[in-house]
Amino acid sequence: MEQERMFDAETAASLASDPAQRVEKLRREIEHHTYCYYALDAPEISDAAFDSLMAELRALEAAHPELVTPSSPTQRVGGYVGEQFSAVHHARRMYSLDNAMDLDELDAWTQRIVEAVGSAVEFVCELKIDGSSIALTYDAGTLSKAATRGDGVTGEDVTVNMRTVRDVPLRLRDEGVAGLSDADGSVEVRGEVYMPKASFEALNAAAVANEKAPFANPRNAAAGSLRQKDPAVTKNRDLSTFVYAIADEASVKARTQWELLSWLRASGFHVNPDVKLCVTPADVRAFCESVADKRAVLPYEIDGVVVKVNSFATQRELGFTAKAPRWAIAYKFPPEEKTTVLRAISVQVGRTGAVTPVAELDPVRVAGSTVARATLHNLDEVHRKDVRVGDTVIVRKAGDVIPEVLGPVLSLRPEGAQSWRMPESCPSCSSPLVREEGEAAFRCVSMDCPAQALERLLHWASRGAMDIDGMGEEIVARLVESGRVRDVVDYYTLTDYELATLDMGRVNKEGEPIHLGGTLAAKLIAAIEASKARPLARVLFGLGIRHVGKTVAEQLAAAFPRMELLMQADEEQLASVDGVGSVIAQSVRAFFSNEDNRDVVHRLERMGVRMEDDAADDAAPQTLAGVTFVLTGSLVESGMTRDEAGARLKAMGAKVSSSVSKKTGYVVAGEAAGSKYDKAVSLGVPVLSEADLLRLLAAGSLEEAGIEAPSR
Ligand code: 3BA
Repeated sequence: MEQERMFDAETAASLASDPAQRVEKLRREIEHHTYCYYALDAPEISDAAFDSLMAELRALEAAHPELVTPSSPTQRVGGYVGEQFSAVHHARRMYSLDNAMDLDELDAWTQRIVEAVGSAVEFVCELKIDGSSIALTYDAGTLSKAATRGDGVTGEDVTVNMRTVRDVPLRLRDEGVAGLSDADGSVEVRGEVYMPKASFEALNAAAVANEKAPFANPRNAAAGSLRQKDPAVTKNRDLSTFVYAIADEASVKARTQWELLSWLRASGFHVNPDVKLCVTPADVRAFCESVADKRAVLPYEIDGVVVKVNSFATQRELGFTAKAPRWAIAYKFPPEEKTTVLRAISVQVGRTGAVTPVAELDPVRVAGSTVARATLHNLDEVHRKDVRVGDTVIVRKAGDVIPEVLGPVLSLRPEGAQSWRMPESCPSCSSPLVREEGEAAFRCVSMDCPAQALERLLHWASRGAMDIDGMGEEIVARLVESGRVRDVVDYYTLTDYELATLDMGRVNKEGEPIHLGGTLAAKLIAAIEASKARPLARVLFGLGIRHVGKTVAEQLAAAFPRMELLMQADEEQLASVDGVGSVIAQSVRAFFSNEDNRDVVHRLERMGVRMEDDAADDAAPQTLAGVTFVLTGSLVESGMTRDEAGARLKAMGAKVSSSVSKKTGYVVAGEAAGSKYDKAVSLGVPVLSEADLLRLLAAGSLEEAGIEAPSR
């Protein structure tokens, strides 16, 4: 048996005649074995031998702290991420992928590319790893930053956590540095961080044993593990990576995706071995078909195949749409279907009183997550599908999509199974359910139905609304049941003491009732307090006005930056807001015409909830007031979406419209601008390029950007 070498600082120091040299040698050796183990899956030495090398390095570094560097293998866990992760702006946007939902769509895409390019096209096929996207920046060969994709423009800084992922090199191998265009420059590689299926199962088993909520699927487990506040937790989570892209191809000497994958491999990254270089659309199709069969035996989840044009030069020719490269596509596996038994149909009361039938199923794993419930939408849907309690039903889940009950397997229907009927009264408050003319939904129209109140309260506290961290289903349910919280205003009257002593309705092993406790109570109070300062759009969304989703709330808040203005606006004023039609305008008007709703808003305001945006204080000078812009084509240089660019123009006082007329001041034409560009030319409306736009945004006024003032 291998004898483990023991090191203390003294012995290590005395062993090394030139500690700096020895430290460097050890690091190279350790990096080599980490690479063999994690990236190549082919260890060359035993775990014990590896541990011994690490022990020696640690001891030497302890004796010579001046030799410790951030990229040393001993430095994978260090620091602590604060309450929140700081934002990282992606200098090069992280695009998304367009989808081909079946092989025919895929064929159509490859054919189109071949026709568009004209000459022979090569494609690279890669497995589509079902993980969480990550960007890793190396400065002069050393890992300096790791960021999540976020919305593609802004991600989160997860550097300390990604450093704990063992197949992420802390510095590039010499072969990789040699392939850089500038060895001292910076390079950003991109890939996927994922959790192997087996580790996911083990993690969930442990979670269940500790009475914690399991993760829905490996992708969520990976994303959740990456966003841990304590990197030591991430380190214990068995995350891995596959790397497949680079932010800027100019930073490496590679000229094709295939060469890039070689470079990534040589640099020390984990690159998926199941890649194929294809020269015909038929080859691409065959690869996708072969992968579908392999899917079940792979140790990690994949949800399709990514097909990319090989040549970087051809990629540049094809360019990008607003959201995705034209030179790549994701072929998504067909949705998975399983059968299970429909145990019951329950009804759920939403925050507007709409009552929804829900299928209660024997839990079954479909497409990477366990399905136990699925909405049946409404009574008509239940009858159309003719699903009955006791039926064996087919359940489908396509990727991220919500699980769906397709229908019964009639041959397995138990004798005497009854067609389902909507209950006559609300399961929560027992008031009679009503169905309005022409509406699919049955509604509970009671003004004080606890189920509706619960949903409204949860919605107010939810992430997209006031984001009261920790105010989840269980706590809100207890607050409602105890009668302590009836409407959202009551959140703001809760005391530390009341929350700490809140009876959770459960008992511990000794049979004593469980209370929420002081620690959680203090956190909740802080979260409630923090919610008072949310932007107006979130308050509006949180109120749960029918037809007012997040986007509409943002539009309304931009047009009426104070609640009072919005409450006084008439239907016509409301309908003049971009994205607000007559249905929404009516709904907003009706909401604020209601005395109780107005009262809630005023009471919230008295509690200190902000009812205005401070746009007036730090607004940019309104140099574009009265000027109308129309944006068309995609903004490839900056990677901004048209909405983002429009928002920035609006912040300078401009109006942004979707159609070109004589009144249009300027048309901004990005790549692949079409009919709007033509119309601008024919009407004599000045056309700005993306470069002009960027200059204007940076300069702050037309004059300073050197753009001639509009003639209208
Ligand atoms: N290749 C995901 N995007 C991918 C670089 C492009 C791309 C992906 C990919 C845009 C996978 C979108 C998010 C993103 C890095 C942008 C892959 C996979 N290629 N093999 C063409 O395995 N899931 N995802 N990630 N940049």
